Amino acid sequence: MNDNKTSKKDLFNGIDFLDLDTLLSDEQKMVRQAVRDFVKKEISPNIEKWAQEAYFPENIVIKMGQQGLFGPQLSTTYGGGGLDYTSYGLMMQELERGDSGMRSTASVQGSLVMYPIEKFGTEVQKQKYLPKLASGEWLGCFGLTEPDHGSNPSGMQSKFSDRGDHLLLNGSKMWISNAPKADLAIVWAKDESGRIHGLIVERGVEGFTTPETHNKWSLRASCTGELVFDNVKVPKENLLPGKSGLGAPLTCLDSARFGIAWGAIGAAMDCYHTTLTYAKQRQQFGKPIAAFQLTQKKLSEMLTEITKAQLLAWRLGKLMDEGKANTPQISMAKRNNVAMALQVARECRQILGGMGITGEFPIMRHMMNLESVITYEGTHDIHLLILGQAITGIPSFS
Ligand code: TGC
Ligand code: FAD
Repeated sequence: MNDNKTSKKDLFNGIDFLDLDTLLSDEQKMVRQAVRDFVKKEISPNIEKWAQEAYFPENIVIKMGQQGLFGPQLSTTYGGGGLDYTSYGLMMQELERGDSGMRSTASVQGSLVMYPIEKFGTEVQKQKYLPKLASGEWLGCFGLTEPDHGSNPSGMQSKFSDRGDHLLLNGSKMWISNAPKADLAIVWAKDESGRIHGLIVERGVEGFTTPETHNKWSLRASCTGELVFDNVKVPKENLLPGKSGLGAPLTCLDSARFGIAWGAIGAAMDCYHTTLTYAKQRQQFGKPIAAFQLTQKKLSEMLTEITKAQLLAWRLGKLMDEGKANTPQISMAKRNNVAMALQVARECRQILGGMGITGEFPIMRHMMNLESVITYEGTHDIHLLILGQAITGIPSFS
């Protein structure tokens, strides 16, 4: 083994301690490189400023669309990328090396907006919306969470009734990524019998507003808001007919949670690389802090955890491609990899000392972002309980 070669490769390309690249196809590596280059050019030079200013750069949406970041795993018929799930994961990893908020934009658009339209929508809906969403001409959002129903979406109160020539929608959603800028929302609401359905609600319709959520310390370069429906008339043809019940939104979440399991590795990689470089340069007591055993312990443990997370994500990608992955497996990967990334970010912040809290380095931004990532798409504990149910056969949610 050539140590110099390994460390150089690590620094510029990514962490690959177990030579996992040999498990990837040339196409997968090419796709990864393309997003890595995109992030270096379009995101990394600006992200600290965007995050400090709590600014969502709307023009990044069209650029992401051009880069194929929206629905890379979906069918090419309507503008998706036609790629495998591992490629999708690698793309999310590279994007989140840049910023979790940027990855959120892609996760929501691809897995939570385009995915339900492609899987549950009519041919007319697919043709009308998917090409515009894939290209980034339109931005979408996904409304499941409500003020009083987060971890338990089955209790949602948003509802609609059949008024002959239209559906009348009332209710509200909270914590919705992209909401303030979105052109359309996929909204989950109950019909008169209490059954959950997905509706496509376009911006501009009377009674529909999207107030922005301010004062976030996390995902500051991503915009978050509410969806408020006050007697909104939704055309009947905007109902997603292909699947109803809570299983419909949860199916979308499986796809998005898979992307997060990969994305979190990217955030951890960026923290690790930044810290390794810093620790080799920063001198205390007459030597680089990388020379201290306690720093080496932290770095060694981080590398080990990142490598384990990579293996988990890679195996899950294979299962997804074979159509064999199940929800508890996805929960294990999302839960483990996000917690791993958050722990790495916290350790890295310590190694950088005071500098770790500044915007000169990406660590604190990643760390704060990951506090949202560990909460959204099912909290750390909800995923633990999904695993608990799979192990014991006994649901413990209620
Ligand atoms: P439960 O009784 O277990 O299930 C209800 C029905 O759904 C089926 N099901 C699934 N179907 C497909 N995929 C899955 N992952 C599924 N999980 C369950 C289930 O078989 C059942 O079907 P049926 O036919 O028998 O009716 O439901 P429950 O009410 O007990 O809840 C289970 C629980 C707690 C696991 C679930 O509610 C949950 O996952 N809660 C977490 C909520 C969550 O993740 N919210 C995310 C909101 S979106 C978001 O955060 C986006 S952030 C985006 C970004 O910025 O990146
Ligand atoms: P709660 O459900 O109130 O949970 C609070 C605490 O109680 C958690 O620690 C939880 O684990 C614990 N808890 C709850 N139930 C149990 C139980 N049965 N057993 C043990 N512990 C339990 N939602 C969307 O629909 N679309 C979006 O685009 C979206 N984007 C988001 C963006 C951001 C920045 C954030 C922060 C959230 C976003 N969410 C979105 C909402 C997110 O999915 C919810 O915050 C999450 O599901 C948790 O719901 P909650 O915040 O209401 O917490």
